[in-house]
Amino acid sequence: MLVGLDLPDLHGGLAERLEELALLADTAGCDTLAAVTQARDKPDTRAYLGKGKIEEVAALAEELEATMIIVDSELTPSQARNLEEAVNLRVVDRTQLILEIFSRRASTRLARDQVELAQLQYELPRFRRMWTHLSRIEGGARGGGSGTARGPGERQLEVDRRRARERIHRLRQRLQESEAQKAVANASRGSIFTASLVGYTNVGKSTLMNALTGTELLAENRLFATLDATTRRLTVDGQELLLSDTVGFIRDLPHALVASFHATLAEVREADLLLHVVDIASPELDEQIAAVRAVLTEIEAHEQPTLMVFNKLDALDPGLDPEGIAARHGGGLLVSAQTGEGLDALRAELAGRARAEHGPVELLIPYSDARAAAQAEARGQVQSREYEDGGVRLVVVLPAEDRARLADYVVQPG
Ligand SMILES: Nc1nc2c(ncn2[C@@H]2O[C@H](COP(=O)(O)OP(=O)(O)OP(=O)(O)O)[C@@H](O)[C@H]2O)c(=O)[nH]1
Ligand SMILES: [Mg+2]
Repeated sequence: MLVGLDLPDLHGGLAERLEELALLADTAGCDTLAAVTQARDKPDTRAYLGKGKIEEVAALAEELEATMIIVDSELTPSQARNLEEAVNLRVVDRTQLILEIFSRRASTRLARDQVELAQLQYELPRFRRMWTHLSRIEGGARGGGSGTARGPGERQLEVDRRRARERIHRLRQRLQESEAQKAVANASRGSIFTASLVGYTNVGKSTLMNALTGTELLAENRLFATLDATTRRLTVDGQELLLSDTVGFIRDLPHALVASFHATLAEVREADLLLHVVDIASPELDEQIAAVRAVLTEIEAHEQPTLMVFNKLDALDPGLDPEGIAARHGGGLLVSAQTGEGLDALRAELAGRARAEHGPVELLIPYSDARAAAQAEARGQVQSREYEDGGVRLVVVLPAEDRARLADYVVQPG
């Protein structure tokens, strides 16, 4: 059973949120029997719901034979415990549900480590369920089971807590190592222009990636189909660039997840261009754009150059004006990853931007600045070199940071 509160500061309408929650529940393998809602100024501090509502939920749950309550917010550890005791059913909050989906879908070691770290951090203060969680990791068995019914003794709890802290420490170390390795790999990409697909979950990022690069990444009508970052080389109009696809965002994405996906999201932070993909046909377009921008801010990628890509043009109601919708959101390209419409324009735009930022530049470096000349030679790919009276004239492809440092010597074309 789903439970949602209509609160004044909610992100999005309650009906749409519950629809999304049901989709999340479905992705996690649950069948939704009913949704109970209530308008409140704020959640009950003790048990999230008031006494009357708890009775209603408990009675309905019994009638429908529900086995779990899923709450559309993040619960404090004590709210979760009190609500669980009051309804005598397992209570899962939205964050735990998302974490559970991530943990089931994670397929690479990096993704698994990141999800496990987020889960442990979230579960640690919720010690009652700690025990089930750890036993699941170690036994490899599916979770489930009531956290309250199998409450372990205090001593066991202390042991579990200590083991969890040790595990968190290990995971953090491992993730730091992965990030360091990734940084080395990224640096060796040198001066290739990199664009990164970002956007709400299920808007068609992977489909677009497949259409542009001819890859066959998993794309399906589910939330969080992609959990990793995949990068592919793409050549358009003779211009090489890298395109990467990564995990989709959702409103109120758990902070623990955002923090532990630091390594995966490095692609986004370091991209030369973000392609913010949206589903133009979604009735929740505004809300989804706002949610994506909030996550980008959280990972400090909100100041990256961004191009809006309005996808699923084919699915838009023919009575609606796509240009108008795009214009209302700052403009961008209209495409359909499914039919291929607009993809040539997107390719041309990418090639143009890559060329402008990563094409060769012409430098005239005076002999007095031997260091600058050495830097250009060492860090760039020199295409031509001529020694003139005024200095050495180089045509060179340079990494962005060197281009900035050598900006004084760039010969303006024309
Ligand atoms: N009608 C239509 N459907 C599309 C289009 N692009 C993608 N889809 C469908 O949208 C669904 C989600 O596509 P994905 O490519 O998996 O979306 P994603 O953004 O990568 O999703 P996550 O990885 O879950 O964040 C799939 O069922 C696609 O077939 C499009 O242009 N038009
Ligand atoms: Mg995807």
